[in-house]
Amino acid sequence: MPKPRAKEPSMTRSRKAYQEARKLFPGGVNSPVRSWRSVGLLDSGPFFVLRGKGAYLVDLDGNRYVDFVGSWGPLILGHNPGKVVAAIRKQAARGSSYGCPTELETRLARRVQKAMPAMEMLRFVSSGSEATSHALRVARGFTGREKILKFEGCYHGAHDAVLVKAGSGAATFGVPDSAGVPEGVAKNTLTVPYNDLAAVREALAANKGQVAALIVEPVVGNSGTLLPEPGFLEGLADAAKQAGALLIFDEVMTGFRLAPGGAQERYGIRPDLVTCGKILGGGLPCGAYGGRREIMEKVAPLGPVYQAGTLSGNPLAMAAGLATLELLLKKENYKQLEATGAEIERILREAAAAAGHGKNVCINRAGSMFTVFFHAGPVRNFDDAKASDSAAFGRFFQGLLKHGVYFPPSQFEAAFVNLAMGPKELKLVARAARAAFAEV
Ligand code: HOZ
Repeated sequence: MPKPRAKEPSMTRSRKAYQEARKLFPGGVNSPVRSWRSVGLLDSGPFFVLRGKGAYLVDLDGNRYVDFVGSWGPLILGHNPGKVVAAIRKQAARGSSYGCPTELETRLARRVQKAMPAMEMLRFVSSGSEATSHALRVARGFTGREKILKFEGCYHGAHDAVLVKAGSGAATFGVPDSAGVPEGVAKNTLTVPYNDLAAVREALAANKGQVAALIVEPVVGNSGTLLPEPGFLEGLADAAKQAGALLIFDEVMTGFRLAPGGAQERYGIRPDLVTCGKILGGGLPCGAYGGRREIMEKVAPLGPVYQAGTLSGNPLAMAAGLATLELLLKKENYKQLEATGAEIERILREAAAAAGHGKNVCINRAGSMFTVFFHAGPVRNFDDAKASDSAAFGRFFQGLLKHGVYFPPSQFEAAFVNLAMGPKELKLVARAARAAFAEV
């Protein structure tokens, strides 16, 4: 591994690769969040990656970075854990896709169900976006209702029904209500502020008998990290039940991260439907949705709700997911994630205070996910997050990068801690954070 740098990294090769990519892909990237536009680096572009190992990413120019993006969440073990790589290799030698069932699917489903008992039945799909899109269709098919209720700044993937007041890249690039979403679809998506139970009850009362489901990121990662206030998630479960609507926990980000059973375990709530992705596939494309048996029995070929996918339950993804959960789902790992997360929070607070930014910065953290908001705080919903100083965040991002630390390139994303981060990385982060806050 190359040594960490003290001075600005050279990015000659990445820049060249980016200029080539820009001729082919909108913005030079294959998913908008990978662009560095919102942190003031549209023209120079993102680094291009050569490889990852443990806590680090290495770019084309040989610079290495402590990686707090972790492929946007999946890499909770760090990059390339030996046992996961071995499991993928072993499966690849037997075939990469069959379009037929395998026992791997059943084994992974059992693991998932043990961690999340709310998943009485489930379906594997290829991404978190697919999981939420199908879960919503099932909710509509089950209830016979058309409307859904989502929360401002929550992001449930890049499909029409949920690209309304959406967070993540949609918020980062100023398209929370994406062009191209038919009005007829958007009008069936009600939105209310996160952490606002009164608004939820009001919306349900105004649309009595019409709402199929409430979908929520129980801990939001896509407005940056937002924490549920005491009673909020319980109140949602109660409001959904009273309204005859289903409660969907979108645990694509939080699943297997905040606890083995995700936010539903951490906060003690049993939703009707759950969506997962990211960690579930151990770095390969994978998602899942599932929930109460009577609801899932509506899915074809048992029931009338159609959903399908050529690569659903793909054996490589199943093997990677199984190996990942096998390594991950242990109490001591969650203790370590909490401890590392707490230490990083302490380091960042101290560095912010030392640079005179203590009062302008609010850090929200749940276990191993967190966000540094350039906002006096509290940041409890999307409006608060949007009031942050994004330009200051951009300078902070650039400062960290210069000192070998890669944060999500947007104020509206969560940073992720992984199990490969240890004392050496924490020291590096402390040095980088002090320098970056001083340069803001
Ligand atoms: N859902 C992630 C952003 N919060 C990353 C996926 C993407 O949009 O590329």
